[in-house]
Amino acid sequence: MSQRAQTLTICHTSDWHLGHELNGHAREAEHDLFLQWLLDRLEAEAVDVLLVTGDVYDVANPPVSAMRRLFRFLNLATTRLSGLQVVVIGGNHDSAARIDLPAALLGEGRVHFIGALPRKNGSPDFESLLLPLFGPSGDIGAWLAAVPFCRPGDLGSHDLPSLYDAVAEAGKAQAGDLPMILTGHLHVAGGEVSELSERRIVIGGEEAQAATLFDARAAYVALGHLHRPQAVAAETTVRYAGSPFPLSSAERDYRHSVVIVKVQGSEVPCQVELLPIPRPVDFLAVGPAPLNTALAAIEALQLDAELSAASWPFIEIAIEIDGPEPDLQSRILAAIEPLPVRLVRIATIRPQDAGSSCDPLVGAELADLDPDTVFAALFNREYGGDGPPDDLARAFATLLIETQAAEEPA
Ligand SMILES: [Mn+2]
Repeated sequence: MSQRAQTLTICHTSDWHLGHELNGHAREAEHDLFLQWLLDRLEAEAVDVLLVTGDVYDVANPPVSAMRRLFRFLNLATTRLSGLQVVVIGGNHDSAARIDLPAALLGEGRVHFIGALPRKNGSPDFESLLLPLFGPSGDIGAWLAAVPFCRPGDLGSHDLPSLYDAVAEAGKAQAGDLPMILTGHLHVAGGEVSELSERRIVIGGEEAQAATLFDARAAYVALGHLHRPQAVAAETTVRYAGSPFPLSSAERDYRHSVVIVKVQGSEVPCQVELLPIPRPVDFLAVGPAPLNTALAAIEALQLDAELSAASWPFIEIAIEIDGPEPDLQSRILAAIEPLPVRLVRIATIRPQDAGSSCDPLVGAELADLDPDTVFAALFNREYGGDGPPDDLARAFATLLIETQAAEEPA
């Protein structure tokens, strides 16, 4: 069988956030349902390579139960699919060292953990970064440049664009006529590149990169970090796989999926198909509405009393208020207490806040705000205008990333 004829099938998934809790409610039952579904899909789609693009855990120091869940899944998957190759890269929520840890045991095996950017003598170690991907016949069907989330200290003399340039050059040299796949765990802004080159965008405390970061010769670019499954406008196929289910109420309406990527010969870009993930647990919303209307809506909810507590739907309740409502919280809690639902949050909305105000801090809970939103709003209060200038915003983003990195255990 010639290499040209063989089709390599990759399943790209991301941002599992094992160990996640939503307002104190465990997501373990949902993760189990997702992983069970994924195992079946891997088999049904005859997947050769499972690619997990970061934030496999929710926190740098995940509970043992989350690590056990990952290792059990990998054991089951590689047992059921004897030829399956698995690549897990580190995300910004992950401790790079913790992701890398099992790599020493796995050696040259078919499960690869790339937590931190591999380096040799202070430079990226392309030999460790570039992995051959094997097709169904056992021949190499493509080469993967497995770039994890990069902290500023990981880059050495590089910045991200020069790193990705060097990675693509090394990858292309290695791949020859075979397709090259790239990965990343970072924020890539869609939209016009020209606009980006004029104004760098800072979102969620990170500087967003332009899609020109990725070499157009890549057959597919597998990204993690954004939780909504989406393609990024670029010269080749660049996709966020997205998370398997909503990790916050903002993600309630996302259509979660995994990506099945078919790589054939030197075809660029390759074919992709989305497999929608069944929603493991419902996510309800009541409001925004005045308190009494919302209470009536809560009473009218059609709920399944037979469900086990771990599968009760989540509920977010938004109340419109125009003055103090001292017993709002207790009345809502009393209304939902007997019901088989799990409260995610109660949001209060003042009509005078909606629309006219440009200050995102008014009426908001600090926990709901991104650090850069707070920074920009405080800057505007102090100095007016359209937010901090680029150099200041970039300095704040760098500081934030360094602070977050420093919070992790070594
Ligand atoms: Mn992330």
